[in-house]
Amino acid sequence: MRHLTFALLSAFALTGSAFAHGAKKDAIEIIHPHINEPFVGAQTAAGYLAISNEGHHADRLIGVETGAAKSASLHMTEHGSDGVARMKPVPAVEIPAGETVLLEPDGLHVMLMGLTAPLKEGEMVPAVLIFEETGRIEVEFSVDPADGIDHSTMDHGTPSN
Ligand SMILES: [Cu+2]
Repeated sequence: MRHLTFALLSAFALTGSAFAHGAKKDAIEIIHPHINEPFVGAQTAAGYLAISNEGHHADRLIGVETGAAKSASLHMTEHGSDGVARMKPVPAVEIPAGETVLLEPDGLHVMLMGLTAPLKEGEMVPAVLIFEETGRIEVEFSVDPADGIDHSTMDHGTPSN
C-alpha cells in the first residue's frame, strides 16, 4: 500500500495544499487531517482525512475527541432522490487491511458540532482518533482554506443544540 499512500500524498501536493501532515501508530497512518475554514459564525465544521491500514488485520475508527467542539462524531453524507444532501451519524468506519479509506467531502467525515471557538485558516486543531484495535492516535487537523460549502445548512438528522 506504500504506492497508494504515496499517490495520495502526491495528489494532496498537486492540489496545492501546503499542509500535508499526519500521524502514524502501528499499521495505521493518518494522512492530512484537515478542516476547511467554516463560515464566520458557523456552529459546525467537517473534518476530512485519509486513513491507511498497512497491517494484516482490519481496524475500525470508532470515535473522535477534540476540545474544539462540544461533540465530535462520525458522519456520512448521502444524497436523497430529491437531490438534497443529508448527513447521518455512523457508529464506526471500517478500515480494511491493506486499504486506504478517504473521509472526504460528500462522503464520510468527522462532524464537529458546537464549535467552542471560531476556526481560522492556518490554525491547528488537536484531536484524538480512537481505533478499536490500534487505540488512540493523536492528530492535528489543519484549518485549510474555505471550500465554499456551507456545512451548517445541511440537514444533520439530529438536533445540534
Ligand atoms: Cu456531518
